[in-house]
Amino acid sequence: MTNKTLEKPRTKTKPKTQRPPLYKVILLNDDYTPREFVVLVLKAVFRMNEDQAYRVMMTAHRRGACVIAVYTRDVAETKAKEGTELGKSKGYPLFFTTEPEE
Ligand code: TYC
Repeated sequence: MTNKTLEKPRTKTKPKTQRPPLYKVILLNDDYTPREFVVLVLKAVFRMNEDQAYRVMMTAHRRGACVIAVYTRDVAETKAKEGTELGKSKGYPLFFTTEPEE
């Protein structure tokens, strides 16, 4: 049997999915914000459960900082600001920062 299929070289390139650059939200330790308040903010702003929030808070407490999550730039900046503002509203120096992911 003859093979009638003509094999054409594949010239179509698969379109690459465009992904926006991601930003880390980082929690910084300080000496004044109560631990329970940090947990509260992590739960409210970053939708963590008690356990996750406690671990992140303790990591920042022990090491000085802890990466919380990665988001698109807008979301990361908004959440960092929300967390920082919540602390400020209670007179605490709680601080969240953002950083581009490598
Ligand atoms: N270090 C604070 C205390 O001892 C608690 C704390 C933990 C504050 C993590 C900020 O990101 C933080 N009360």
